[in-house]
Amino acid sequence: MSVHNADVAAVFEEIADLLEIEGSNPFRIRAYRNAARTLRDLPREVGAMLGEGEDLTELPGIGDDLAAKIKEVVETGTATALEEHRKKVPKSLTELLRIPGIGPKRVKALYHDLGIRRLDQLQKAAQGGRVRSLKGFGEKTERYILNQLKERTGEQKRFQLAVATPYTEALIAYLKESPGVKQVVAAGSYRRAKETIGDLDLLVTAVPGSPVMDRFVSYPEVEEILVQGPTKASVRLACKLQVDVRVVPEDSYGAALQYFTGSKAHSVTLRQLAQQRGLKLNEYGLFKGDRSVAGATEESVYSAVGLPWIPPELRENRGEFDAARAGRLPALVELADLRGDLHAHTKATDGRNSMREMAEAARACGLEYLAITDHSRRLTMAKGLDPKRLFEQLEEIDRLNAMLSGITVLKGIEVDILEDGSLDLPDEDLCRLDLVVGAIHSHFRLSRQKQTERILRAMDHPCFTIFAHPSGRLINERAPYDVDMARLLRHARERGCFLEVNAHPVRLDLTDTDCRMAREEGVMLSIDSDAHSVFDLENLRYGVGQARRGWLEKKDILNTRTLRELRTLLKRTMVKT
Ligand code: DGT
Ligand code: CA
Ligand code: CA
Repeated sequence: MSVHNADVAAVFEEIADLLEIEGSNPFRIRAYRNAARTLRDLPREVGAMLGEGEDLTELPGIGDDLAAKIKEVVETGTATALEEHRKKVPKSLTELLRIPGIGPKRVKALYHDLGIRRLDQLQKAAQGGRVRSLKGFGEKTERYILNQLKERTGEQKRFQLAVATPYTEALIAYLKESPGVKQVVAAGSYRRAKETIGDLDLLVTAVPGSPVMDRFVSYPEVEEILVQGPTKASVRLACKLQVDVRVVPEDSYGAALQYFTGSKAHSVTLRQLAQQRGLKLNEYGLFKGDRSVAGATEESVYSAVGLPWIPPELRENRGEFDAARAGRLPALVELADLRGDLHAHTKATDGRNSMREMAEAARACGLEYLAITDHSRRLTMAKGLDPKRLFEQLEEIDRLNAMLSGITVLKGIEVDILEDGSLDLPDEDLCRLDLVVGAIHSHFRLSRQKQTERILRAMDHPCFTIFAHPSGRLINERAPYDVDMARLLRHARERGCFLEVNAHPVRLDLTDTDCRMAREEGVMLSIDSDAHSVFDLENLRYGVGQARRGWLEKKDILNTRTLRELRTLLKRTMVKT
C-alpha cells in the first residue's frame, strides 16, 4: 500500500469537515486544514520522509500530534481520530457535503436547525421553503440546492427492507431450484437487517459447473444485466432493485458470507485482528501462509481469531468486538420471544379490519395478547375516538374477550399528545384503560426545547404508558422532529413508562442507535406492529430486526413478558404520580 500526500491531506480534510459539523473548536479545525494544505504543497512524499527518519514536526503547522497522525495514515491508510469522528456524525451528513455549494458550515446549520441528515430530507425541506430562512442560505441557494438534488435523487434511492424482502425471498427460492446449487443466502445490509438496503447481495454455493449464473440472469424479473461472469453477476430487476450474486466453493462459504455481510467497517477490524495473529482473511478463507485454517463456516472464521460468532445485526464496528472479547455479546431478542403486541388499529378508526379479525390474526401469529389502540378524537382524518365511542369500544372488548380463547384483547388508545403536552382525552377515560399509547401527530416543527418539554409533560400524566414512534421520522419521507432523546429516555425511566420500537417498515422508530441508548438508560421498549390490517402483524419481524441492531435482549422488551407480568409493569406506571 502506498499512501500519497494527497491521501493524508484528504483524511485531515475529512476530520476537519466532521469537526466543523460537530461544532468543534475552530482552532482545531483550522490546524487540520492548514496541515492538509501543507501536505498538498509538499514537494516530497511524507512516506519517504518518514522512511528516511526525517522529523515531520519541522514542517509548518505540524506538531507532535499531527506528525503522529501522518505516520498513522501512512502506515494504515486511515486515522483512528477519523474513525472516531465518523462514528459521532451520522454518515449520511457527509453525503450532504458532496452537494456542490454545501460545505460543512451549511451542513451544520441544516442538521442542527432543521434536523436534516439525508439528501431526501434536504430536498423536502428545500421544496417546503424551509432552507431559505436559515442563516447563510437564502432563496437563491435554496433553488440551487433543489436543482442539484434533482440530479441525484435517482441514484440515492434505497429500498426499504420490507419492500426488498418479498423480491429477495422469491429470487432465493428460484435460485435454489437450480441444479447443483447447495446454499443461497442473502448477505450485505439485508442480512444485517438495516432499515433500507442499497442493493441486495446474494451468496451461492454450488458444485463446479453448475448453471446457476445462467439461471440467475434469465430470471424473468431481470430488466438489465449489468455484469455477468462465472462467479460474479449483477442485474437490475424490473422493480429497480439491484442484485449482486457471488458463487463460491463450499469450503469458502463462511469466509465469503462474513465478507459479503459486512459491514465494511466491521470486516476491516476483523481483518486487522487476523493480521495480528499472522493470518490473512479474505472472501476465500482465513490463511496462514498458503494454508487455509478456517472458512467453511462463519463460526470457524471468528473462532480462529479468538472470538465467538457475532450476530450480523451487530456488525457495524460499534463496540461488538470489545463485547465479544469480554464475553458480553447480548443475547438478542427474537421474534419468537414476543408474546403480544401493544399497538394496533381497527376499522373503528383508520384500520381495515374488525377488532375480532385483528385478535384472531394475532392469535394465529402465536401472540397471547393484543392491545387495541385506535386514534383519539383530535385525529379527525382517521375518525379518532371521542369518549363516547371509546366507551363503546371498551364494551366491545369485554364482549370479545368473553368469547375468544387463546388471546386477550387489552384496552388501549393511541392518544394524541397535544401541542402543550396534554393528552387528547379526559383523565377519567384514560384511567379506565389497560394502557395509554401517546403519540405526536401534529406540530412537528417546535423547537427542540419545546418539543422535548411537550413530551416530558405527556409522560408525567399518571396514565401514560408508551411513547409511540418516538422520533416521528418516516423513512425517505419525513425527518425526525427535533427532540432531546436522551432526556426523554431518562424521564421515561423515572416515570416508569416505556418507549416504542414501531415496526412499521416506513417508521422503524426508534432507530438502532436510540434503541441502544434506551438499553443503556435502562428503559424497556415495546416492539409494536402499529397494524392497520391483519397483514401488518407480519411487520413485527422488522421491529425485532431493528431492536437487534440496537443490541436489545428479551429482557429489555416489554411485550416479551407474560400477560400477568405485563399488567404489573403497566400498573406500576399508573400509580406513579
Ligand atoms: P448497502 O448495499 O448500501 O445497503 O450496504 P452493504 O453493506 O450491503 O454494502 P455493499 O452492497 O456495497 O457490499 C456488500 C458487502 O460487501 C459489504 O457489507 C461488505 C463487503 N464489501 C464491499 N466492498 C468492500 C470493501 O471495499 N472492503 C471490504 N472489506 N468489504 C467490502
Ligand atoms: Ca448491499
Ligand atoms: Ca452490493
